[in-house]
Amino acid sequence: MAWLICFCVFAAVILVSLYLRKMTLMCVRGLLIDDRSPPRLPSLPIIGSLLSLRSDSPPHIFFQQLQKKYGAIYCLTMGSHKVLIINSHHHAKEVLLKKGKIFAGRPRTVTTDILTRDGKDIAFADYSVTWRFHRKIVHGALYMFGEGTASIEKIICEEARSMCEVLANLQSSPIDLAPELTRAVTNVVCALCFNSSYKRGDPEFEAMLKYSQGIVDTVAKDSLVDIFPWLQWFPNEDLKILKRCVAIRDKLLQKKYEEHKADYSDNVQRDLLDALLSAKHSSENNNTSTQDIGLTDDHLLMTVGDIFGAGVETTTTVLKWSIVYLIHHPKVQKKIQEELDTKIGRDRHPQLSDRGNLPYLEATIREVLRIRPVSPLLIPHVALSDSSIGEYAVQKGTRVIVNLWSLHHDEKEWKNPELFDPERFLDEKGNTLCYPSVSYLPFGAGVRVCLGEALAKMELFLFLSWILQRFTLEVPDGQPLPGLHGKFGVVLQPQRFKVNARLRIGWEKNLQCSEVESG
Ligand code: PLO
Repeated sequence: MAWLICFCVFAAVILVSLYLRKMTLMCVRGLLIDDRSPPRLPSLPIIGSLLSLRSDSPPHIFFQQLQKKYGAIYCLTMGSHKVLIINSHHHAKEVLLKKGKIFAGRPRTVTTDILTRDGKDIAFADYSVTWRFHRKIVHGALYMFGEGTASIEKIICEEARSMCEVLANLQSSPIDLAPELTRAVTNVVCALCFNSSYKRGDPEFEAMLKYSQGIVDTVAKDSLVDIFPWLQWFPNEDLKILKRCVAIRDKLLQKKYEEHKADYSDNVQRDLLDALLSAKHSSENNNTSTQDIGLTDDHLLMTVGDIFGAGVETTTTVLKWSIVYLIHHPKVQKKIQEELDTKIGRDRHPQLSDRGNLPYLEATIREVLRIRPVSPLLIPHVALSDSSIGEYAVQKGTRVIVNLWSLHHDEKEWKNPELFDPERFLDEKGNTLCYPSVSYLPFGAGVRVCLGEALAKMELFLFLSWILQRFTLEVPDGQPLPGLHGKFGVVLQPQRFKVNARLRIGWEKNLQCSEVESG
C-alpha cells in the first residue's frame, strides 16, 4: 500500500512539473512571438480586421496611409488569414530577393481558382516542382520566340505601322485609343503564343476584348468572396461574370490548342504552345507521367492563358497610362518628339537599336511605371515556412502583400513623388539614364519576377516612339483631361478617355514612304 502511495505522489510530482515546464515554455515563446510581431490592426473573430479596412481610398493608397499609424510593416486579419503589409523597399527586397524562396508561395482564392482551374497556371499557382518546371519552359520559349530573336522587332514594328495607319485615317475625330492599342499588343502576344494575329473587326478579337475586361474587373482584387470563401455559395454577380468570361476564354484557348495539336510536328517549333506541346511529348516518350510533372492539358492551357492575358493587359495598361500622362504634360511630349526628330528624323522608323539613343523617352517610360505601377499590390505571397522579415517573426502560411505603390511614392526616396517628372531618371546633364532610388520594382523581383519584362520594355519603346514620331496627342476640344486615379483591380487601369491624334507637320506625305520602308 505504502509503495502505491509513494508511486502516486511521485507520478503526480512528475506530471505537475512537466505541466509547469510546458506552461513556462509556452509563456516564454508567447512573449517572444508577441515581442517580435509587427503592429497589428484591430481584429474580431470571423470578420478579422474588416471593420478597420473600411475606406473610400483604393487598397494600395489606404495601406500606404495606414503607415502613419502602424509603421512601414504591419499585420491584419482577412477572414481567417493573417496578412502582412510591406510598405518599404528594405522589407520588400527581403521578401522578394533575400528570402525569395521562403516567400514564393501563393494563396488559393475562389476567383483565381476559377481563372486557373485550381492553380494550374504560373502567376497564381503555389510554389511547387510543377510550377518551377512550367516557368522554366515558358522562360525558354519567351526567349526563343521573343526577346532572343530579331523577328519580334519586326512583328512589333508591323503592328505599330498598322496602328499608325488607323490613327492617320481618323484625323480630327476624338478616338478611344484603347481598342487599337490592345489589338496591336494582342497581336504581338498572339504571334508569340499561337503564331497568329487578328485583323481589325475580327469577331474573335472583339470577344477577347470583352471577356478579358470582365476577368480584370472581377478576379483577384481582394473582393469579399476571396476573403470569406463561403460567400461563393450565395448569389454573387461578380462571380457569375467571371465564370462566364472564363468559359469564353477557355473555349478560345481550347480551339487554339486543338489547331496546334492537329498540325504539330516535332521538328518545327512555331510558338510558345508548340514549345509546351514538345515538352509534353518528350515527357510522354520518356514514360514520365504528365500528371506528376504537371504537363496535363489543363496545365498547358492555363499557362498559355496566363502569358496571353498578362502579355495583353499589362502592356496595354502601361501604354494607356503613358498617353494619359503625355496629354497632361504636353512639354514632356514635345521633348520626346524633339529627341525623336534629332536622333531619328522622318526618313526612317524607330528601331530597337535606337533605345540607347533616346534617353528622354526611356526616362519617361520609367517614370510612368513608377507613378502608376501596373499591379500596385503585386500578387500576394505566402510564407512557405516559419521565417522573419526585419525584426519580426513570420509564421508559415502568413500572406505577404508588397505594396509597390508605397515603394514608388515613398517621400524619403523620391522628391515630390506625386509629380510626373521623367527627368528624375536622368543625370544632371539630362543625357544619361539613372535610378535615383532603389525603391523601384515595377516588374517585381526574385523568384516570381515578371516573365515578360524584356518583351514589355521592347513594346513600350517601339509603340511609343512610332506614335510620337508621327502624332501629337491632345485632349479633344471641350473635353476634360483624363483622370489620374485609375480603377483598382488585378491591374490598375486608367478610366476610358478620348484623344485627338494629330499628324505632325511634315508627316502627311511622309507617312506612306516611311511605313513601307522596313528600316
Ligand atoms: C488579365 C485578364 C486575362 O483574361 C487573364 C489574366 C491572366 C494573367 C494575369 C492577367 C489577367 C492580369 C495581370 C497579371 C496576369 C498574371 C501576372 C500579371 C495578374 C487576369 C501581373 C500584373 O502580375
